[in-house]
Amino acid sequence: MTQTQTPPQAAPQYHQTDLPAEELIAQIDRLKQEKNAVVLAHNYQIPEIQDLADFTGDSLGLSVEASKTEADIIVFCGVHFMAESAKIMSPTKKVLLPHLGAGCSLADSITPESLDDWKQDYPDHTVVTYVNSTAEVKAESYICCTSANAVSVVRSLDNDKVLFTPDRNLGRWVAEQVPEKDVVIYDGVCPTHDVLRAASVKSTHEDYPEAVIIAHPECRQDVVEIAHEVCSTTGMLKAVEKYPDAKTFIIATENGMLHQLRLRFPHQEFVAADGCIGCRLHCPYMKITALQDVYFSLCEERYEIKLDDEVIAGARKALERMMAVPRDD
Ligand code: CIZ
Repeated sequence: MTQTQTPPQAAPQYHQTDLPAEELIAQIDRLKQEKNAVVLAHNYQIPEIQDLADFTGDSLGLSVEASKTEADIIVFCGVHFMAESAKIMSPTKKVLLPHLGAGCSLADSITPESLDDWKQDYPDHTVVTYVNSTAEVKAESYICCTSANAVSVVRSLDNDKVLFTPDRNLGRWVAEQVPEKDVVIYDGVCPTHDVLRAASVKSTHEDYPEAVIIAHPECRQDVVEIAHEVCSTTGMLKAVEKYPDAKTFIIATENGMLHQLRLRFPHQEFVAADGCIGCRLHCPYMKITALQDVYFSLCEERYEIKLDDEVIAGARKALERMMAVPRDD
């Protein structure tokens, strides 16, 4: 029997350039002006990209900032679902993701089909979806949440029965704080956060016994339990301000955050919680985008995020419901 094979999909061609970093940055600046573009960098991006961006921050904050600009083009240096959020918030702007390899294991752990199956098992529950999810999954959800406002979002619901998706660590943390609700939690995780164990954090703390521990709620329960503060990346910037006399902070989130903290608080010290200079707290998807990808993205206006109008409308409704609930951070 002859076997038929599906021809492989044409792989995206990633160009290479020998231009030095300073020249790439100068070219990116020139292209930004010429094309009326704005560059966004998530807190987990490589330092060089955070430094050249017009805005740095969390995925939703960046999408909101970009929607307020007059830019024609948004270059989102982050991962795919984040660029989708920017498109949902700015449907008439051209949104570009510089590297197509910038995916997200957590977002990919739930598909519209798996969400549908799950909803059938819990027909009376209201779906709350963390923004780390695809646009299609957001569109199938009643309301979105960020790690900053998840507790308020769940608390704000009229329904006491909640399906929380996709992050089980964030879901557990929320459920603990809203015991009056029956929160059923999906089984997804961010592998970068989930790999961290309290034993590693404690051993780092032994080296810096006076340090304040700040953990992201995507971390496991044992880590969150020994943290002094549990918050989103934006919340971490505010949390540090609460400890003006603290010299050292131990940070339990993706290591890109250390750059932003060191920039904003140059007189305080920030160390990675894994005791190995952030080598475990390293998201390969967040770090895949290099300066040259931003340059080629602007040159060739690639890779454009395209979403169906129906998906944009559904996802926007879920995001707008969330934005009507005040943030906690
Ligand atoms: O949504 C975001 O930006 C992420 C991934 C985390 C955070 O806390 O900012």
